[in-house]
Formats: sequence, structure tokens, C-alpha cells
Amino acid sequence: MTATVTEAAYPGYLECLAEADEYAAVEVATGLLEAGVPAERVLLDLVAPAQAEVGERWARNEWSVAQEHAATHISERVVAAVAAYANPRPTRGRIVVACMDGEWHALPARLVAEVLRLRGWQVTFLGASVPAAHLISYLHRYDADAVALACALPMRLPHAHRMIEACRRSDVPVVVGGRGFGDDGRWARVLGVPWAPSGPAAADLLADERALRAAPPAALDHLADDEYTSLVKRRGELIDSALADLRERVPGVRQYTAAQLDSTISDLGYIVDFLAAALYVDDESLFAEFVEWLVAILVSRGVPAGAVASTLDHYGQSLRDFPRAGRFLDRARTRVDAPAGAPGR
Ligand code: B12
Repeated sequence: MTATVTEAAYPGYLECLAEADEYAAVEVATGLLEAGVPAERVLLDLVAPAQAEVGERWARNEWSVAQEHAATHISERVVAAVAAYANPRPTRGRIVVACMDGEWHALPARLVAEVLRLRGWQVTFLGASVPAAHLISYLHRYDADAVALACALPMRLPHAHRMIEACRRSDVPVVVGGRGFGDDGRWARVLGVPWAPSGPAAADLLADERALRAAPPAALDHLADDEYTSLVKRRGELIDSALADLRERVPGVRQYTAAQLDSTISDLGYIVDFLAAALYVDDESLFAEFVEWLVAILVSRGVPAGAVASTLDHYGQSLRDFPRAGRFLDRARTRVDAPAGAPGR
């Protein structure tokens, strides 16, 4: 019954996001609450999938960044309205929910924070991009029972690991979640940290202190080859040389506007950062999936796949002394179904 009511409301709710009508969106959500749908279901069956759909529309270039921002703002308003309506009182310990340093996807973490609150935890939500040192001093000061760390982008995994380790040194148990750890949490397992796929699963894990403290050790022996550290050191040089290579090969790039140039430099950087993250967790699929995603995004914006292919070739040549990185680049290259060609934007 609850699921049907929410399903019926979903298309109308998406329409409110598309029209940037925040009042109507809040009414859809509060209408469900008044009809007896539990707050947790409204958050997870209405707000969360609608936000994911927003991302798909942005990725397909059907929605502009401005439309995505407007929709995200409305989702935040709706989450606040649902939280105010439910207004739960804490009966359990104190949990701090935070995004990794450099992580701006605060809404997924906010949804998790609200679910934990609804399940009785006393939650402090620190929001986006919390620097590690500040998080640790906060945990000490407020005597947190555990911390839930969110990571939406796999390229932040090395950072995430440093943060997880810092929390552990302070003897605060950690649970992690978010798309950044892989849809089955496989990269959390490599980092040796308990992972939960959702707010409700995190609530169950937090209630089980033994499970929370019983994560297997990190499996990071491959880092002994130093490829990750050396690649990170060469980040700036790699991006500069890839841009020079594009300018050389493709006269159109020399005419790029400042905004086009900025996007190109960001993409060249993302390629290095995702490759570094893949080396960190030793999983070529992390890099290959990113490359597929990047090609789809760029193609939908008029940039041919060949532009990515030739940049992968360029990085491959520059990283001849990096056998693991070379292998990851080769495998990803096979997924880019296009000859090297001229980028437009
Ligand atoms: C809104 C949004 C943004 C907003 C975030 C604003 C905000 N206040 O959150 C802004 C504009 C800042 C943003 C920026 C970027 N974004 Co963005 N963004 C999104 C979007 C559309 C929605 C995120 C969301 O709320 N999802 C809904 C939630 C509910 O789903 P979820 O993340 O899976 O979360 C659930 C579970 O995973 C779990 N969970 C999540 N976190 C946690 C944490 C814990 C502890 C636990 C236990 C569980 C858990 O519970 C949640 C609820 O069920 C997604 C699209 C998408 N499909 O998600 C892209 C998306 C995540 N972004 C993406 C990208 C690429 C970026 C940028 C790099 C874009 C750019 N070029 O600048 C930047 C990076 C910024 C940064 N450094 O962090 C890509 C990532 C692709 C990839 N290959 O990794 C996505 C998937 C878009 C896409 N379809 O391509 N983004």
C-alpha cells in the first residue's frame, strides 16, 4: 500500500523538480506523510530515486547544470520538511555523519543522517567536504559513538582511506557508504572498513558494535610498487603534457574559449585522479567504468570519443614505466570504441 502510494506520487514529484516548483514538491512529500507513509519511505522511495534521475538527465545533457542545482536545492528543502514533520527524539548514542574532504555530494549523506535520526540515533550532520583534522577534533570534543563517512566519487578513495585511518587512530568506529565505494561496497572491503548500502543498513550495523569493529584488514600490498604515489606526484606534469598534446594534434583546441579550456583541463585531471584511485584499490574496473562514463558524458555534449582515446594513449606513453597503470589504460582503451580524433565541445 505504502509503496503504491509513493509510486503514484513519483511522476508528479519529478515534474515538480523539472519545473523547479519547490512548494509543490514539498506538498507532494507532506501529502504522503499525512496519508500515513512513513518518513523513511518518503526519503528513500521518493527523494532518493528522484535525485538519481536528476543525475541521469544531467548526464544525458537533457538538463543543464542550473536545472540540476535547482532540483537538488528542492530535494534539500523536501528532506528538511520531512525531517521537521517527523521530528524524532533520540533514544540511542551519538553518530556523526560527514562527507569526505573534497566531497560535495552532501544530499546522499543527509538522507542517511535523517534515516539514522528516524531510527533513534542522536545525529550530528557535518555536511559536505569536512577536512580530516577538523573531523577528528570534533569527534573528540563531542564524544561520538561512531562516525558515518560518505563518498560519492571513487576518485576520492585514497582520501577516504586517510580519513578512515585518522578516525580509527582516535578509536572511533567508522561505517562508510555512497557510490564511491562501488555499488556492492567492494572498494570498502579493499580498504578494510565496514560498508552499508543504505541508511537502514547503516543503522543496523551501528547497532552491532562487534560487526562495526570486526572489518577485515585493508588489502593494499600492491601499493608497495609505488605507482600510486609516483602518479600523484606527476599529476600536474601529466595534465600539462596531455593539454599540449591535444593543442598540437587538434587545431580546434587552440580556439577553445576559457570555459571550454577549463572543462578540458578538469577532464584531463579526472582521468589522472580516477587512474590513481584505481591503482590505490588495484581494480582496473574502477578506471574502465569511469572511462565509459566520461565518453558517454562527452559524446552527449558533442565531443567525439576519439578525444578520450587519444588522451588515454598519451597517458599510456607518458607512463611507460608504470606496468599496472599501463594495463589499466590499455583495458580502458578497449572500451572506447573509436579511433583517436578531433575534439569539439
Ligand atoms: C546532486 C549531484 C551533485 C551536486 C551535489 C549537491 C548536494 N548537495 O549533494 C553537485 C553539483 C555539487 C555535484 C557535483 C559533482 N558531481 Co554530482 N551528482 C549529483 C546527483 C545528481 C545526485 C546525488 C544524489 O543525491 N543522489 C541520490 C542519492 C540518494 O543516491 P546515492 O548517492 O546512491 O545514495 C544512496 C546510497 O548510495 C547510500 N549512501 C550514500 N551516501 C552514503 C553514506 C553512508 C555513510 C552510507 C551508510 C550510505 C550512503 O544511501 C543513499 C540513500 O539511499 C548524482 C546522480 C546520482 N545518480 O546520484 C551526481 C553524480 C554523483 N555526480 C557526478 C559527478 C561526476 C560530479 C562532478 C565531478 C561534476 C563536475 N564535473 O563538476 C562534481 C564533483 C563534486 C565533488 N568533488 O564532490 C557523477 C559521478 C559519476 C562517477 N563516474 O563517479 C554522478 C553519478 C552524475 C552522473 N550521472 O554522471 N553533483
